[in-house]
Amino acid sequence: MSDENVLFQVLDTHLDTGMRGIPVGTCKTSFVDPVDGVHYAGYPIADLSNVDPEDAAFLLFNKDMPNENESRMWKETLAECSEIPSGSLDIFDSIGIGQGHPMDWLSMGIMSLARAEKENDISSDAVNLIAWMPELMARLFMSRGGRGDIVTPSNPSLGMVGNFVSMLGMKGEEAIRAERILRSFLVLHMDHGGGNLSTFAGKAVASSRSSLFASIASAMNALSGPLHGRANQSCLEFVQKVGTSDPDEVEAFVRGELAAKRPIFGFGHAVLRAEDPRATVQMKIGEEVCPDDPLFATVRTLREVAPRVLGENPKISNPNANVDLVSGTLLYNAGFRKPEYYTTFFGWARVIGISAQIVDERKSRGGKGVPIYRPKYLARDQPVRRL
Ligand code: AMX
Repeated sequence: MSDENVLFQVLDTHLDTGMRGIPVGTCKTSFVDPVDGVHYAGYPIADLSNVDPEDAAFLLFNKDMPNENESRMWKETLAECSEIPSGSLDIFDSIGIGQGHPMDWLSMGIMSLARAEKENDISSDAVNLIAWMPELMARLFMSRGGRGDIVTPSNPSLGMVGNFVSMLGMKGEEAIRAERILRSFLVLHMDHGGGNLSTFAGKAVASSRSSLFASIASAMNALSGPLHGRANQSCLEFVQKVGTSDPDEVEAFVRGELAAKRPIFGFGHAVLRAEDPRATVQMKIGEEVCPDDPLFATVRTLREVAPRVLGENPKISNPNANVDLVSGTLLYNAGFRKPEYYTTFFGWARVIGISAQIVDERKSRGGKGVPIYRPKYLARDQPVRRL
């Protein structure tokens, strides 16, 4: 047997398993510890949950927290670059109010910005896209009639989240609460190692030297799947379906769902083996901003009851809460009442981390960039035939 075939035999158990656990590259922005969760450039995510989203973005690109001066200059750069290229998002006016999923709009919106691509300057494209995201998101919400149609002009000096909230016309207490929730949401969701599907898909497309915009739009399309980013939409719908915070009733509901072979949303993870620290952080934010909210009360009880019930099944590697248990309930309390929009916030955050990883890959090999991705698929059930 040739060496190659011996190798393939060894690897055979990994075939058609979604490349689980097969190392394929290096990641400089973040790593995921099975117990302590994601770390951005070495910092545990829980330590970063209250930093400015702009500073977290700086960290992912520069692998160090900015000092005061660097933070101010980076925020000024983002503000200076924030004007959307004229006409780019007009596509939103022609799709039709409420038609299609908001994630499709996000991807199309990002593609429509590709006309402003800089030649051979992917780092500038990344900065520009990050700077354009608050207005892109606000235009997406406004054009679809997602949250209402009040939009005040962009004011980038308010910061990326403050500007978005202001463009939607939120004011006073409502704006303060939305900003509190969205700022931490963005920081917590920016990056999660190199191998999650949207990040991997974005980097794979970028490896062909496609534009940053085409690569990130592809990443958003990957994120839109119900097994990936769209789980945060399903999680809120699940919490709404539970409809009680009584521990006995919640336990009966969980057992009923399991008996019907339906997933208990907000629990379990492919890599983590403890409660996701992002869920722990978000529980604390919930206790701070919406302790008496009935949905949050359901989440609180689910967090107590579900791990015990799921833990009875030895097949389930991690019965604990994941990031999506709480995020939807917080977004709901931030004033965003339509769960189908929740993955776009996830997408907004990931634009930052995935762009940072794409820039890193383009700079690798002394500036040559990673080679075009080309994993091997083994031919099966295809004997050579003749017509
Ligand atoms: N409810 C019901 N069954 C579950 C479960 C849950 N919360 N978590 C795991 N299981 C089942 C799996 O479906 C699998 O069953 P199978 O052997 O019949 O296929 C078995 O337990 C073993 O699964 P695992 O190795 O522990 O996890 P996994 O890597 O296969 O799946 C995940 C991980 C997240 C898809 C799964 O835990 C799940 O479906 N959770 C509920 C949905 C959810 O909350 N998704 C959001 C995930 C967070 C994120 O990544 N964004």
